[in-house]
Amino acid sequence: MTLSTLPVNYDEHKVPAYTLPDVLTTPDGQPVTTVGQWLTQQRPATLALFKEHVYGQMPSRPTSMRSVVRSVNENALNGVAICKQVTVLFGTPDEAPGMDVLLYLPKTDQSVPIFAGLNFSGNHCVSNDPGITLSTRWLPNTEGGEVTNNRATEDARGMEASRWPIDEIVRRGYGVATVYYGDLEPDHPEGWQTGIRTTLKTELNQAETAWAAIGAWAWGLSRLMDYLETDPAIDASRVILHGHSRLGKAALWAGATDERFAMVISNNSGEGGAALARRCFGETVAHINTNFPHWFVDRFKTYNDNENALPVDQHQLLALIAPRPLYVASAEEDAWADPTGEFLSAKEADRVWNLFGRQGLGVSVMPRVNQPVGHTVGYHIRSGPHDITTYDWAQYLDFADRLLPGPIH
Ligand code: GTR
Repeated sequence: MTLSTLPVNYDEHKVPAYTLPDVLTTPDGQPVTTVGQWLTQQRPATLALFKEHVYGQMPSRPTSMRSVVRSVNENALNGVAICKQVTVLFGTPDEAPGMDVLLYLPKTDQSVPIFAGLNFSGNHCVSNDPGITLSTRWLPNTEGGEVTNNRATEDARGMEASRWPIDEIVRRGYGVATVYYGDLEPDHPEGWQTGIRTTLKTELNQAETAWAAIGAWAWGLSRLMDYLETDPAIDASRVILHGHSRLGKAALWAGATDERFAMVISNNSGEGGAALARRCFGETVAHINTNFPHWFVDRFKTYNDNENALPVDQHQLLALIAPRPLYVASAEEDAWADPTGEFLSAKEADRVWNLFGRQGLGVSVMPRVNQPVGHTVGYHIRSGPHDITTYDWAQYLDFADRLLPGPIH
Protein backbone atom coordinates (compact mmCIF):
# COMPACT_ATOMS: atom_id res chain seq x y z
CA MET A 1 0.00 0.00 0.00
CA THR A 2 1.45 3.35 -1.01
CA LEU A 3 0.01 6.05 1.22
CA SER A 4 2.38 8.85 0.41
CA THR A 5 1.71 10.96 -2.67
CA LEU A 6 5.42 11.51 -3.30
CA PRO A 7 6.58 10.47 -6.78
CA VAL A 8 8.05 6.97 -7.13
CA ASN A 9 10.86 6.00 -9.48
CA TYR A 10 10.59 2.60 -11.16
CA ASP A 11 12.98 3.43 -13.99
CA GLU A 12 16.47 1.94 -13.70
CA HIS A 13 17.82 4.73 -15.91
CA LYS A 14 16.69 7.32 -13.39
CA VAL A 15 18.56 5.83 -10.46
CA PRO A 16 20.85 8.67 -9.40
CA ALA A 17 24.64 8.37 -9.37
CA TYR A 18 25.75 7.45 -5.85
CA THR A 19 28.82 6.37 -3.91
CA LEU A 20 28.31 3.87 -1.13
CA PRO A 21 30.22 4.06 2.13
CA ASP A 22 32.75 1.22 1.93
CA VAL A 23 32.11 -1.68 4.32
CA LEU A 24 35.82 -2.10 4.96
CA THR A 25 36.90 1.52 5.34
CA THR A 26 36.68 3.13 8.78
CA PRO A 27 34.75 6.41 9.19
CA ASP A 28 38.13 8.20 9.27
CA GLY A 29 39.28 6.58 6.03
CA GLN A 30 41.47 3.67 7.19
CA PRO A 31 41.27 0.29 5.43
CA VAL A 32 40.06 -2.69 7.47
CA THR A 33 42.20 -5.69 6.53
CA THR A 34 41.88 -8.15 9.42
CA VAL A 35 39.07 -9.93 11.25
CA GLY A 36 40.40 -8.39 14.46
CA GLN A 37 40.01 -4.86 13.09
CA TRP A 38 36.52 -5.70 11.89
CA LEU A 39 35.46 -7.10 15.26
CA THR A 40 37.05 -4.47 17.49
CA GLN A 41 36.72 -1.32 15.37
CA GLN A 42 34.64 -1.41 12.22
CA ARG A 43 31.75 -3.57 13.41
CA PRO A 44 31.13 -1.50 16.60
CA ALA A 45 31.54 1.76 14.65
CA THR A 46 29.05 0.65 11.98
CA LEU A 47 26.56 -0.54 14.60
CA ALA A 48 26.85 2.80 16.41
CA LEU A 49 26.03 4.70 13.20
CA PHE A 50 22.89 2.61 12.60
CA LYS A 51 21.80 3.22 16.21
CA GLU A 52 22.38 6.94 15.98
CA HIS A 53 20.91 7.64 12.55
CA VAL A 54 18.43 4.88 11.72
CA TYR A 55 17.04 2.49 14.35
CA GLY A 56 18.00 3.98 17.74
CA GLN A 57 19.42 2.58 20.96
CA MET A 58 17.92 -0.41 22.75
CA PRO A 59 17.53 -0.97 26.47
CA SER A 60 19.28 -3.94 28.02
CA ARG A 61 17.48 -7.15 28.95
CA PRO A 62 15.24 -6.65 32.00
CA THR A 63 16.85 -8.32 35.01
CA SER A 64 13.61 -9.82 36.29
CA MET A 65 12.34 -11.45 33.09
CA ARG A 66 10.41 -14.68 33.53
CA SER A 67 8.29 -17.06 31.49
CA VAL A 68 4.99 -18.78 32.27
CA VAL A 69 3.94 -21.89 30.32
CA ARG A 70 0.26 -21.45 29.37
CA SER A 71 -0.39 -24.71 27.53
CA VAL A 72 1.34 -27.78 26.14
CA ASN A 73 -0.20 -30.05 23.51
CA GLU A 74 1.90 -33.20 23.17
CA ASN A 75 -0.05 -34.31 20.11
CA ALA A 76 -0.08 -31.35 17.77
CA LEU A 77 0.03 -31.65 13.96
CA ASN A 78 -1.56 -35.11 14.01
CA GLY A 79 0.75 -36.31 16.71
CA VAL A 80 4.14 -35.42 15.21
CA ALA A 81 4.76 -32.19 17.13
CA ILE A 82 4.49 -30.54 20.51
CA CYS A 83 2.70 -27.20 20.58
CA LYS A 84 3.57 -24.96 23.47
CA GLN A 85 2.31 -21.50 24.41
CA VAL A 86 4.43 -19.45 26.79
CA THR A 87 4.12 -15.88 28.04
CA VAL A 88 7.42 -14.09 28.48
CA LEU A 89 7.07 -11.30 31.06
CA PHE A 90 9.53 -8.42 31.09
CA GLY A 91 9.30 -8.08 34.87
CA THR A 92 8.22 -9.86 38.07
CA PRO A 93 4.59 -8.76 38.54
CA ASP A 94 1.85 -10.61 36.64
CA GLU A 95 0.87 -7.30 35.03
CA ALA A 96 4.42 -6.63 33.74
CA PRO A 97 4.57 -6.04 29.97
CA GLY A 98 5.19 -9.22 28.02
CA MET A 99 4.71 -11.22 24.86
CA ASP A 100 3.04 -14.52 23.98
CA VAL A 101 5.29 -17.10 22.33
CA LEU A 102 3.87 -19.91 20.19
CA LEU A 103 6.12 -22.92 19.60
CA TYR A 104 5.82 -26.01 17.42
CA LEU A 105 8.56 -28.56 18.06
CA PRO A 106 9.20 -31.86 16.30
CA LYS A 107 8.95 -34.79 18.70
CA THR A 108 12.51 -35.99 19.28
CA ASP A 109 14.86 -36.68 22.20
CA GLN A 110 17.35 -34.14 20.88
CA SER A 111 17.20 -30.37 21.13
CA VAL A 112 16.06 -28.93 17.82
CA PRO A 113 17.15 -26.02 15.60
CA ILE A 114 14.34 -23.52 15.25
CA PHE A 115 13.01 -20.86 12.88
CA ALA A 116 12.12 -17.79 14.95
CA GLY A 117 10.21 -14.79 13.68
CA LEU A 118 7.48 -12.27 14.37
CA ASN A 119 4.03 -12.57 12.80
CA PHE A 120 1.76 -9.81 11.48
CA SER A 121 -1.67 -10.69 12.84
CA GLY A 122 -1.48 -12.56 16.16
CA ASN A 123 -0.22 -16.09 16.92
CA HIS A 124 -3.63 -17.47 15.92
CA CYS A 125 -2.98 -16.27 12.33
CA VAL A 126 -0.23 -18.81 11.61
CA SER A 127 -2.43 -21.94 11.83
CA ASN A 128 -6.04 -23.08 12.05
CA ASP A 129 -5.15 -25.04 15.20
CA PRO A 130 -8.09 -24.16 17.53
CA GLY A 131 -5.80 -24.65 20.53
CA ILE A 132 -3.94 -21.44 19.77
CA THR A 133 -5.09 -18.63 22.04
CA LEU A 134 -6.77 -15.84 20.09
CA SER A 135 -4.75 -12.66 20.62
CA THR A 136 -6.60 -9.93 22.50
CA ARG A 137 -4.21 -7.21 21.35
CA TRP A 138 -4.86 -4.31 18.99
CA LEU A 139 -4.88 -5.41 15.34
CA PRO A 140 -5.60 -3.48 12.15
CA ASN A 141 -9.16 -4.10 10.95
CA THR A 142 -9.50 -6.33 7.88
CA GLU A 143 -11.90 -5.86 4.97
CA GLY A 144 -13.17 -9.42 5.38
CA GLY A 145 -14.15 -8.76 9.01
CA GLU A 146 -11.66 -11.25 10.50
CA VAL A 147 -10.50 -8.36 12.66
CA THR A 148 -13.32 -6.04 13.75
CA ASN A 149 -13.05 -3.07 16.12
CA ASN A 150 -9.32 -3.75 16.15
CA ARG A 151 -9.82 -7.15 17.79
CA ALA A 152 -9.44 -10.63 16.29
CA THR A 153 -12.54 -12.76 15.79
CA GLU A 154 -12.60 -16.57 15.44
CA ASP A 155 -12.48 -16.02 11.66
CA ALA A 156 -8.95 -14.64 12.04
CA ARG A 157 -7.55 -18.11 12.78
CA GLY A 158 -5.13 -19.28 10.11
CA MET A 159 -5.38 -15.96 8.22
CA GLU A 160 -1.67 -16.12 7.36
CA ALA A 161 -1.21 -19.88 7.37
CA SER A 162 0.10 -19.82 3.79
CA ARG A 163 3.11 -17.89 5.08
CA TRP A 164 3.81 -20.45 7.82
CA PRO A 165 4.31 -23.99 6.41
CA ILE A 166 4.62 -25.37 9.93
CA ASP A 167 4.01 -29.04 8.96
CA GLU A 168 6.82 -28.94 6.41
CA ILE A 169 9.25 -27.11 8.73
CA VAL A 170 8.59 -29.66 11.49
CA ARG A 171 8.85 -32.57 9.04
CA ARG A 172 12.32 -31.30 8.12
CA GLY A 173 13.36 -31.44 11.78
CA TYR A 174 13.07 -27.77 12.73
CA GLY A 175 10.92 -26.06 15.32
CA VAL A 176 8.91 -22.86 14.84
CA ALA A 177 8.74 -19.99 17.35
CA THR A 178 6.65 -16.91 16.76
CA VAL A 179 5.36 -13.80 18.52
CA TYR A 180 2.83 -11.20 17.34
CA TYR A 181 4.80 -8.00 16.71
CA GLY A 182 1.93 -5.96 18.18
CA ASP A 183 2.66 -7.53 21.58
CA LEU A 184 5.73 -5.27 21.55
CA GLU A 185 4.27 -2.23 19.84
CA PRO A 186 1.02 -1.81 17.90
CA ASP A 187 1.95 -0.74 14.39
CA HIS A 188 0.52 2.75 14.07
CA PRO A 189 1.92 6.19 14.89
CA GLU A 190 0.39 6.26 18.39
CA GLY A 191 1.29 2.64 19.11
CA TRP A 192 4.28 3.60 21.24
CA GLN A 193 1.90 4.84 23.94
CA THR A 194 0.74 1.32 24.78
CA GLY A 195 3.84 -0.59 23.59
CA ILE A 196 7.06 -1.43 25.38
CA ARG A 197 8.62 1.93 24.54
CA THR A 198 6.26 3.26 27.20
CA THR A 199 5.44 0.29 29.42
CA LEU A 200 9.01 -0.91 29.99
CA LYS A 201 9.97 2.26 31.86
CA THR A 202 13.62 2.12 30.91
CA GLU A 203 16.10 4.95 31.04
CA LEU A 204 15.67 5.22 27.25
CA ASN A 205 12.06 6.39 27.45
CA GLN A 206 13.27 9.85 28.36
CA ALA A 207 15.09 10.39 25.08
CA GLU A 208 12.79 11.04 22.14
CA THR A 209 15.08 9.41 19.61
CA ALA A 210 16.19 6.55 21.84
CA TRP A 211 14.45 3.83 19.83
CA ALA A 212 11.52 3.50 17.49
CA ALA A 213 9.05 0.79 16.48
CA ILE A 214 11.49 -1.34 14.45
CA GLY A 215 13.84 -1.20 17.43
CA ALA A 216 11.03 -2.32 19.75
CA TRP A 217 10.18 -5.28 17.49
CA ALA A 218 13.87 -6.24 17.18
CA TRP A 219 14.27 -5.99 20.94
CA GLY A 220 11.39 -8.44 21.30
CA LEU A 221 13.23 -10.89 19.04
CA SER A 222 16.20 -10.77 21.40
CA ARG A 223 13.86 -11.46 24.32
CA LEU A 224 12.48 -14.41 22.34
CA MET A 225 16.08 -15.63 22.04
CA ASP A 226 16.45 -15.24 25.83
CA TYR A 227 13.48 -17.55 26.25
CA LEU A 228 14.72 -20.08 23.66
CA GLU A 229 18.00 -20.31 25.59
CA THR A 230 16.08 -21.50 28.64
CA ASP A 231 14.06 -24.21 26.87
CA PRO A 232 15.95 -27.54 26.82
CA ALA A 233 13.91 -28.77 23.83
CA ILE A 234 15.62 -26.10 21.70
CA ASP A 235 19.19 -25.89 20.44
CA ALA A 236 19.85 -22.20 21.08
CA SER A 237 23.04 -22.32 19.04
CA ARG A 238 20.91 -22.99 15.93
CA VAL A 239 18.22 -20.31 15.97
CA ILE A 240 17.33 -19.06 12.48
CA LEU A 241 15.85 -15.59 12.56
CA HIS A 242 13.48 -14.68 9.73
CA GLY A 243 11.06 -11.94 8.79
CA HIS A 244 8.98 -10.71 5.89
CA SER A 245 8.84 -7.10 4.79
CA ARG A 246 8.70 -4.73 7.79
CA LEU A 247 9.33 -7.76 9.96
CA GLY A 248 12.33 -8.52 7.73
CA LYS A 249 13.68 -5.07 8.62
CA ALA A 250 13.22 -5.94 12.30
CA ALA A 251 14.87 -9.35 11.80
CA LEU A 252 17.92 -7.79 10.14
CA TRP A 253 18.27 -5.24 12.91
CA ALA A 254 17.91 -7.94 15.60
CA GLY A 255 20.41 -10.16 13.76
CA ALA A 256 22.85 -7.25 13.54
CA THR A 257 22.58 -6.31 17.20
CA ASP A 258 22.35 -9.81 18.69
CA GLU A 259 25.00 -12.27 17.56
CA ARG A 260 23.31 -15.20 19.28
CA PHE A 261 21.15 -15.68 16.17
CA ALA A 262 22.97 -18.29 14.10
CA MET A 263 21.45 -17.32 10.75
CA VAL A 264 19.27 -14.50 9.41
CA ILE A 265 16.68 -14.45 6.60
CA SER A 266 15.34 -11.27 5.03
CA ASN A 267 12.25 -11.84 2.89
CA ASN A 268 11.30 -8.83 0.74
CA SER A 269 12.50 -6.43 3.45
CA GLY A 270 13.10 -3.54 1.02
CA GLU A 271 13.67 0.04 2.17
CA GLY A 272 15.09 0.24 5.68
CA GLY A 273 15.86 -3.50 5.34
CA ALA A 274 18.12 -5.07 2.72
CA ALA A 275 17.67 -2.52 -0.11
CA LEU A 276 20.19 0.25 -0.75
CA ALA A 277 18.65 3.61 0.19
CA ARG A 278 20.86 5.58 -2.19
CA ARG A 279 19.26 3.98 -5.29
CA CYS A 280 15.98 5.80 -4.59
CA PHE A 281 14.16 3.09 -6.56
CA GLY A 282 10.64 2.21 -5.40
CA GLU A 283 10.15 3.13 -1.76
CA THR A 284 12.53 5.86 -0.55
CA VAL A 285 13.55 7.20 2.85
CA ALA A 286 11.01 10.02 2.39
CA HIS A 287 8.18 7.60 1.54
CA ILE A 288 8.85 5.35 4.50
CA ASN A 289 9.21 8.21 6.97
CA THR A 290 5.99 9.79 5.69
CA ASN A 291 3.91 6.62 5.72
CA PHE A 292 5.41 5.16 8.88
CA PRO A 293 6.70 8.06 11.01
CA HIS A 294 7.06 5.73 14.01
CA TRP A 295 9.39 3.10 12.50
CA PHE A 296 12.74 4.89 12.69
CA VAL A 297 14.34 7.48 14.98
CA ASP A 298 13.44 11.09 14.26
CA ARG A 299 16.94 11.79 13.01
CA PHE A 300 16.33 9.41 10.06
CA LYS A 301 13.81 11.96 8.75
CA THR A 302 16.65 14.40 8.10
CA TYR A 303 17.67 12.05 5.25
CA ASN A 304 14.37 12.41 3.37
CA ASP A 305 15.43 13.19 -0.23
CA ASN A 306 18.95 13.43 1.16
CA GLU A 307 20.16 9.81 1.09
CA ASN A 308 23.73 10.70 0.19
CA ALA A 309 24.11 12.41 3.54
CA LEU A 310 23.41 9.14 5.38
CA PRO A 311 26.66 7.99 7.01
CA VAL A 312 25.62 4.36 6.28
CA ASP A 313 23.67 2.39 3.70
CA GLN A 314 21.89 -0.92 4.05
CA HIS A 315 24.73 -3.13 2.73
CA GLN A 316 26.47 -2.27 5.99
CA LEU A 317 23.51 -3.62 7.93
CA LEU A 318 23.84 -6.91 6.05
CA ALA A 319 27.60 -6.91 6.74
CA LEU A 320 26.86 -6.82 10.48
CA ILE A 321 25.43 -10.36 10.15
CA ALA A 322 28.84 -11.73 8.95
CA PRO A 323 30.29 -14.29 9.26
CA ARG A 324 26.95 -15.99 10.02
CA PRO A 325 24.82 -17.28 7.14
CA LEU A 326 22.47 -14.67 5.66
CA TYR A 327 19.73 -15.12 3.05
CA VAL A 328 18.23 -12.18 1.18
CA ALA A 329 15.14 -12.81 -0.98
CA SER A 330 13.27 -10.55 -3.38
CA ALA A 331 10.13 -10.96 -5.49
CA GLU A 332 9.90 -10.03 -9.16
CA GLU A 333 6.69 -8.01 -8.89
CA ASP A 334 7.80 -6.29 -5.68
CA ALA A 335 9.42 -3.26 -7.34
CA TRP A 336 8.46 -1.15 -4.30
CA ALA A 337 11.10 -3.11 -2.31
CA ASP A 338 13.71 -2.69 -5.10
CA PRO A 339 14.93 -6.25 -5.82
CA THR A 340 18.04 -4.94 -7.60
CA GLY A 341 18.85 -2.77 -4.60
CA GLU A 342 18.51 -5.84 -2.34
CA PHE A 343 20.82 -7.89 -4.55
CA LEU A 344 23.46 -5.14 -4.86
CA SER A 345 23.38 -4.65 -1.11
CA ALA A 346 24.18 -8.34 -0.51
CA LYS A 347 26.89 -8.15 -3.17
CA GLU A 348 28.49 -5.09 -1.55
CA ALA A 349 28.46 -6.77 1.87
CA ASP A 350 30.25 -9.84 0.51
CA ARG A 351 33.74 -8.60 1.29
CA VAL A 352 33.15 -8.92 5.01
CA TRP A 353 32.39 -12.66 4.62
CA ASN A 354 35.53 -12.89 2.48
CA LEU A 355 37.53 -11.24 5.27
CA PHE A 356 36.45 -14.16 7.48
CA GLY A 357 37.70 -16.57 4.79
CA ARG A 358 34.19 -17.48 3.67
CA GLN A 359 32.56 -17.27 0.33
CA GLY A 360 29.58 -14.98 0.67
CA LEU A 361 27.32 -14.41 -2.30
CA GLY A 362 30.10 -15.20 -4.75
CA VAL A 363 28.33 -13.84 -7.85
CA SER A 364 28.39 -10.35 -9.29
CA VAL A 365 25.43 -10.50 -11.67
CA MET A 366 21.85 -10.68 -10.48
CA PRO A 367 20.46 -14.18 -11.08
CA ARG A 368 17.39 -14.93 -13.15
CA VAL A 369 14.03 -15.39 -11.51
CA ASN A 370 13.72 -18.56 -9.40
CA GLN A 371 17.44 -19.37 -9.61
CA PRO A 372 18.89 -19.19 -6.11
CA VAL A 373 22.61 -18.33 -5.82
CA GLY A 374 25.21 -17.93 -3.12
CA HIS A 375 27.32 -19.68 -0.52
CA THR A 376 27.24 -18.28 3.05
CA VAL A 377 25.10 -15.44 1.70
CA GLY A 378 22.11 -16.73 -0.27
CA TYR A 379 19.93 -14.76 -2.67
CA HIS A 380 16.97 -15.37 -4.92
CA ILE A 381 14.38 -13.36 -6.78
CA ARG A 382 11.14 -15.31 -6.94
CA SER A 383 8.44 -14.82 -9.54
CA GLY A 384 5.28 -13.24 -8.18
CA PRO A 385 4.33 -10.49 -5.75
CA HIS A 386 5.42 -9.22 -2.34
CA ASP A 387 4.80 -12.22 -0.05
CA ILE A 388 6.47 -15.18 1.60
CA THR A 389 5.63 -18.38 -0.20
CA THR A 390 6.28 -22.12 -0.28
CA TYR A 391 9.03 -21.43 -2.81
CA ASP A 392 10.77 -19.02 -0.43
CA TRP A 393 10.51 -21.50 2.44
CA ALA A 394 11.89 -24.35 0.33
CA GLN A 395 15.06 -22.28 -0.25
CA TYR A 396 15.36 -21.33 3.43
CA LEU A 397 15.03 -24.93 4.57
CA ASP A 398 17.67 -26.10 2.09
CA PHE A 399 19.95 -23.22 3.08
CA ALA A 400 19.56 -24.09 6.77
CA ASP A 401 20.22 -27.79 6.06
CA ARG A 402 23.39 -26.82 4.23
CA LEU A 403 24.74 -24.15 6.57
CA LEU A 404 23.54 -25.15 10.02
CA PRO A 405 24.31 -28.84 10.08
CA GLY A 406 23.71 -30.47 13.41
CA PRO A 407 22.94 -33.72 15.12
CA ILE A 408 19.65 -34.37 13.35
CA HIS A 409 20.82 -33.82 9.77
C1 GTR B 1 4.83 -1.32 2.96
C2 GTR B 1 6.09 -0.59 3.32
C3 GTR B 1 7.26 -1.50 3.13
C4 GTR B 1 7.03 -2.85 3.75
C5 GTR B 1 5.60 -3.35 3.61
C6 GTR B 1 5.20 -4.52 4.51
O1 GTR B 1 3.71 -0.52 3.01
O2 GTR B 1 6.19 0.54 2.52
O3 GTR B 1 8.43 -0.88 3.61
O4 GTR B 1 7.41 -2.84 5.07
O5 GTR B 1 4.70 -2.37 3.86
O6 GTR B 1 5.57 -4.63 5.68
O7 GTR B 1 4.42 -5.34 4.00
